[in-house]
Amino acid sequence: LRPGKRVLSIQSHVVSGYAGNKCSIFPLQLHGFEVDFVNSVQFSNHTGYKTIKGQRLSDKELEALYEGLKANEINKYSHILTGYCGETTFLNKIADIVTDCRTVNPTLLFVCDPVMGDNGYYYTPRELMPIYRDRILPLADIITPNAFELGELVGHAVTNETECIAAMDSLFKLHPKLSAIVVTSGIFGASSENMYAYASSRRSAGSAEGTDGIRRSRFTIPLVRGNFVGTGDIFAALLVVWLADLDGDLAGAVRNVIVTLQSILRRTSAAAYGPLAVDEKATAAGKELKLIDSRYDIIAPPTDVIKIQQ
Ligand code: ATP
Ligand code: PLP
Ligand code: PXL
Repeated sequence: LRPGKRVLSIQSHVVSGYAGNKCSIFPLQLHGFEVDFVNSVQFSNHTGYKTIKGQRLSDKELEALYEGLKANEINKYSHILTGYCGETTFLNKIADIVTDCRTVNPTLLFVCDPVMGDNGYYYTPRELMPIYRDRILPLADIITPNAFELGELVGHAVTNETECIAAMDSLFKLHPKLSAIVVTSGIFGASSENMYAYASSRRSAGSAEGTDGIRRSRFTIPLVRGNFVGTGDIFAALLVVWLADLDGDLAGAVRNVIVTLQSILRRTSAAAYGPLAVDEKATAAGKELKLIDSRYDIIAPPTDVIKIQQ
């Protein structure tokens, strides 16, 4: 086990299939991270199915679990990772926990996927947005919004590269602690074959890299047939892995993450759509990510097979 690599992951649990913690824990563990996970919900399956049953953890229940960790002095984490969160009280409690964990480990990295929605609409309560903007962003080291979420956080639409870079730059100006932003999806070029991801990092406020201390990269991602659930969650988990392994090289880390996701999605898409006639739709169960079958590509991204233009 890697010394000092201990992640607290607060995300959804689904009994069947892959979303939230079911997407994050396995990749982290494969890479030798100790993972303490809190299941913010326990659902039968993700929300892409016709029926969903299960329970939500309340902010009070989250607080009780954290109090137990704290009382036993086992709340020492190198990273806190958070994703989909359905309630404002729960999100506020996450902010309290991050703040408290930093009193134990001041160098703790808080990696937050500010999940709110996509393609112009919210699938979470809109009231979460000001909490992400005003409470979570000032605490975060690394965020992985999609273009819609980035736009909501800065208060203007992000639909192209220029708007995306301006929005990322404005967040760096506002938040001195923020060291990396990865815009994971939502920006498309003229061709329908690709999508783009953007990564921006800075060493520290006012460092001498470039003129403004910010390093920016664009990644061209070949689109795989289908839309899948859980890819954003795998993205954030593997980002934690590769940033640690590549000693903070954000562009290198994002490249490895995208290559592994391509491999997972090509395998998933082939299984989901391969057996179908051209006019048939894949089912939610048929599109569940082939995470376990992709274990070797999670451990070692096949960068020699899958090329990502940068
Ligand atoms: P979140 O809502 O969790 O912030 P997101 O909406 O940005 O995340 P996704 O759209 O799931 O996340 O994309 C995350 C990554 O998954 C992308 O950067 C890309 O690498 C990969 N990905 C997702 N869907 C596809 C697809 N159809 N083809 C190719 N890559 C994909
Ligand atoms: N759709 C719904 C209804 C969701 O609740 C979520 C949760 O995050 C997503 C999509 C996002 O999935 P992903 O992280 O794969 O983008
Ligand atoms: O992948 C994000 C996610 C998290 N949690 C639950 C979900 C989803 C996506 O659908 O349904 C419960």
